[in-house]
Amino acid sequence: MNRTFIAPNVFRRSYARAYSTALSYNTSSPRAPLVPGNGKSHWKTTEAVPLSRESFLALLYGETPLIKSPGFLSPDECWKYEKLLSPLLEPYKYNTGPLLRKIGVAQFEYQAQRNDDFNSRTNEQDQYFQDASQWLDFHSRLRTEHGLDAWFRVFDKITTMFPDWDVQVASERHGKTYFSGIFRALNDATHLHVDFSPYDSSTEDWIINSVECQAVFNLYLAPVKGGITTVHDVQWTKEALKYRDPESYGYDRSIAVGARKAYCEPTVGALCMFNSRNMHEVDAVKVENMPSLGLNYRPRLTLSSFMGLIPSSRTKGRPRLIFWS
Ligand SMILES: O=C(O)CCC(=O)C(=O)O
Ligand SMILES: [Fe+2]
Repeated sequence: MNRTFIAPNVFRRSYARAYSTALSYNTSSPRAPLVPGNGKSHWKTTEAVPLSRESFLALLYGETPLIKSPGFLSPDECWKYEKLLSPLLEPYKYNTGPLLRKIGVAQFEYQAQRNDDFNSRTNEQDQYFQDASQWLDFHSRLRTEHGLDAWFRVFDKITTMFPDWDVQVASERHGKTYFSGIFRALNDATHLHVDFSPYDSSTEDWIINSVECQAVFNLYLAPVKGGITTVHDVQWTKEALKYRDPESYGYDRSIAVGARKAYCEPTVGALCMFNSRNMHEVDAVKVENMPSLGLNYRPRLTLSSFMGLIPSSRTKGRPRLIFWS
């Protein structure tokens, strides 16, 4: 099917303003930025590369599609996460696609996803910060009560790579803090989609709208069969809205036909990152009975967070890398 979708009304209203602001940032981050989302390919490879300061910058600026650190956690450590957390997964509070399960809070659950949602916003933002506030000590407790510190290990690794940046969990000026480090199980596939806050959250003023680049880390915690992630060499621009499904967060497949692809297998213990402004999708997982977890399927458990770069032209100080889920 080659269907062209109608752009949501929001573009004609608030997004036009947000987008022109986003493009006016004159970042002084360590390399001259490519024009974000100018529709051209900048990938120099389709293979995964190791994590380093250079590769992380290349990921943010769209020059490399995928970072992979195999063995970031051992299979034994991953199994501890599965035993403790997989039985506790719950469905997303709001989701317009195949079932997504989680522990923690996803800002996505409070976003306008369907076309109609953009015109019927109420208190979603307040609700998000209220719900997120219940989870802010979650990773500290996992560490002290269970010795499970993977979120800190990822955060510390990035912080150490960028001593010249402020690396922080995202928070609003008035002190409201986002939640970073959701555990997710995306077993039933996702729509083809992007995660790019300057558009996704343009319904209200959120600090995450001021990121110039957005990437995601996924730490794969379960050895599932299937569940491969495909990243397409197509970055979101306002033109992509023509392909947006009015009933969900998804985009029509025709937008990625002919584009180069990078594939990420959910290898247990691997830490993977990609630029979430690129169109991407997750395949369904083969169902496997798991009596040892008391479940009739094996959740594709990951620990995940977005990471967005706010340039110094905007912070009026050092570049700021913010984390949120
Ligand atoms: O779990 C994955 O491999 C990717 C899921 C996804 O859509 C994302 O991290 O933005
Ligand atoms: Fe995504």
